[in-house]
Amino acid sequence: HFTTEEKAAVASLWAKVNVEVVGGESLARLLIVYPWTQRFFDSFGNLYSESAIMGNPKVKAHGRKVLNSFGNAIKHMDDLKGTFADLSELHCDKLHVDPENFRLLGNMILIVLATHFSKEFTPQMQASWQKLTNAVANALTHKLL
Ligand code: ZNH
Repeated sequence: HFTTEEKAAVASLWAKVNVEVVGGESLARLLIVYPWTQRFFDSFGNLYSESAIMGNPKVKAHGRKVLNSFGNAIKHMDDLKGTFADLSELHCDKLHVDPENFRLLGNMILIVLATHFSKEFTPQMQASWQKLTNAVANALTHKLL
């Protein structure tokens, strides 16, 4: 469970996040750093190089979708399992995404936030966000268990 301070920390940074930029960069980094994750995105076209991935409009659009879904999580931090029930079913039953990948993407989001917010992304801030990305990954895995 999240403390009032953790919720406030997450919300204060979230208010400044550009979902298109941070979402796109996080998904792009996932695809570059862990190339095996590319197999889920066959329909996205050219993913052959770092610049192709970074500039791919479908990567950007999907990254925004995923990060908006995180935004929804921030509104429902006391009921992440309920909030992600349908998405958990989609990812586990239909898309067959290995849950380890949820963790990897969560870590990419943290890294991108760190690069964008620099000093504002204090260890305390990181701890709150890390707790959220872990909780979202668990909620997405829920249907598998
Ligand atoms: Zn995911 C989809 C979210 C992770 C893969 N996703 C999706 C969506 C959303 C999401 C919201 C949309 C749905 C509809 O449309 O209905 N994800 C999410 C989140 C996360 C994720 C929040 C975190 C963690 N995913 C992920 C990963 C992967 C994925 C990691 C791999 C690797 N997804 C996916 C796919 C899809 C999705 C493949 C489908 C796409 C299309 O469009 O086709």
